[in-house]
Amino acid sequence: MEKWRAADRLLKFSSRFASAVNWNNSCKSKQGKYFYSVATTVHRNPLFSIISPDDISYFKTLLGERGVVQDALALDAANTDWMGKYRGSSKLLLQPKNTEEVSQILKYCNSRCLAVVPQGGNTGLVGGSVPVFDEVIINVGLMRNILSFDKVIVSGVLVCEAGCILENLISFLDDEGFIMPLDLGAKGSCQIGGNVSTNAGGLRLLRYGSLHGSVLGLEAVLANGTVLDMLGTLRKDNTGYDLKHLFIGSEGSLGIVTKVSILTPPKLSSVNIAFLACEDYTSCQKLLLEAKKKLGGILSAFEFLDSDAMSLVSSTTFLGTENHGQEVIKDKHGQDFTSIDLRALPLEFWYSYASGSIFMENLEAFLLHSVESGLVANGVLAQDINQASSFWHIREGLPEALMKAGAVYKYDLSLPLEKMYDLVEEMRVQIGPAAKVVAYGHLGDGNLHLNISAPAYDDNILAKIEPFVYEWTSKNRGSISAEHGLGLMKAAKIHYSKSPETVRLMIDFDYCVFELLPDTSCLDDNHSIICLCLSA
Ligand code: 2HG
Ligand code: ZN
Repeated sequence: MEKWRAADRLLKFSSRFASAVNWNNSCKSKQGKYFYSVATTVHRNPLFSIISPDDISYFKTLLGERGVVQDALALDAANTDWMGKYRGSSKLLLQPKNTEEVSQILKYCNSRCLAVVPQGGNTGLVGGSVPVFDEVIINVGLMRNILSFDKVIVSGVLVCEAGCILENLISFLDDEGFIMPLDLGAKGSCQIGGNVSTNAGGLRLLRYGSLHGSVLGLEAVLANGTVLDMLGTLRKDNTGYDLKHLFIGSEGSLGIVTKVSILTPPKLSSVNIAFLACEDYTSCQKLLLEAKKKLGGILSAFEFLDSDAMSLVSSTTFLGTENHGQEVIKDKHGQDFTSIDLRALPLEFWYSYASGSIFMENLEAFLLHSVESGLVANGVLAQDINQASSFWHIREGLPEALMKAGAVYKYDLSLPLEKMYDLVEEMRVQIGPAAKVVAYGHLGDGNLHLNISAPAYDDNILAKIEPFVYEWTSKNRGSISAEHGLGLMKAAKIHYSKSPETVRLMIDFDYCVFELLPDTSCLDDNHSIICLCLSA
C-alpha cells in the first residue's frame, strides 16, 4: 500500500472536466462537445489550443516560478495514473495556492481554449485523474490548510481546503477526539477535494453513509473562473436547490472543488474487529445479515475477500511473522489462528471482516452463535490496535498485491448481494485459465471489486470481459461504478447504469446551467444516448 500512498500526489478529478472548461463562453462558437462513443477511439479536439510561451509567462506572473512546473520527471509522474495504465502528455502542471489563483487559471484557460485536468492524489482507478492528451494539469495540493474545526457549537464540523490529504485530516481529528466519516486504503495520498469530487466510498460507508450525507458545504470554481461559495456549515438549509450535491461525484466535470465543510462524528470509545473465515460466499452473505441483525448500527465495516484474493495477498504481501489475534473459537478441523502467523491462514476460505464499536463480549457472542449455526468456520478477534491494523493490512494490501501480480482489469460494481458472487463464478467460466478472477469488496454496501489478473494486458482477455461484465451488471440492475467513478475507463459505458433520458438530462443540465455545449450529432447509435465527454 505504501507505493499507492507514496507515488500519488495530486487531486483526483476526472479528465472529463478538460472539455467542460472549454465549452463555455468564448469557446462556444468555435466548438461542440466531444463525446466518446463505445465504438470510437478518443481523439484530441484540434479546436483546443496548444500552450504557448505567452501562456507560460502569464502563469509565471500569476503563480510565481514555483507554481509552474515543466520539469520532465514531475510531469511524467503527473501524466501517469497509479496503475500505470493511463498516460497523458501534458507539458504543464500548475500549483495554485488559493481559490483566487484557481479562478484566475480557469478564467485564462477558458479565454485561451486551453483544456485542463484537475488532479489531486492521483489515486483514481478509472483513468479520471490524469490528462488524456496535453491538458494543463491543475494541482491543488498546495491548498492544504485546515480552516476551522467546530467541536462546540455544531459538534464536529471541519472546514478545510481541497488539497488536504485524507490521512492528515484523520490524524488531526483523532487529536480532537473525532473521526473522518471516510476511510480509504489510499488515505496516505488521496485528498479531500478529490474524495468529494469522486464521492469516494471506502471502508466506513456502512456506518456513516456517503459523502452526500456528511459534506455540509463546498466552495467550487466553475470553468469560467466564477467562484461558487456554498461553504455552509449548517445541518439544515432548505433554501432552494442544494447545488453542492452536483459537485459531489461529478468527477470535476462541473468545476474544481476548492474547499469542503464536513460533519465528523465523535471518536468511538472502542473499536473491535473480527476476521472470520467462511466456507463459501453464501455464508459470508448470511453472516452479514446476521451481523446487521445482531450488531445493528454499531457495525461500521463489513468487508469480504474470496479465497483467490486471500491466496494472492498472501503470496505477494508481507503479512508478518507473529501471532496477530486471539483465538475465539477453534474451527472444526481444530485449526487455531493464534498459533499461526497470518501468512499461514487457510487459503480455501472466504474471509469477512466485521468491525465497529462493538463490545468484545457482544462480538464473541455473535461469533459463537455464527460458528454454531455453521456460518463461520473460524474467527479471530484483534486484541489491540496493532493486531487490528494487521488484519486491515490484508484487505488494504489487495490493490497493491494485484499490481505486483501483473496486468489487472478492475471493475467496481454495485450488485444485489444474492447475485454478487454469481458474476464472479460466471466470469471464471467465461475467461478460463487465461486469467485469475479475484473478488473482494465492501460487502456491507453491496459493492464488489471484481479484479481480473493476467500476466499482461491482452485484447483477447478484454474481449471476454467486456461487454459481458457491463451487460451482466445492467441486467441485474446494478451499477457499473459503485465508488470509483466513470473516468476515462467508463465514460462511454454510462448507459449500462443510467437511462437515455437521465443521461440526456445531464447533458441538457450542463448546457442550461453550466453553459457547456451539448452536441446531439454525437449520439451513440446503439444506445441513442450521448456518452459523457472526454477531454478533446
Ligand atoms: C478498495 O476498496 C479500493 O480497496 C480499490 O476501492 C478496489 O482494487 C480495487 O479494485
Ligand atoms: Zn473500495
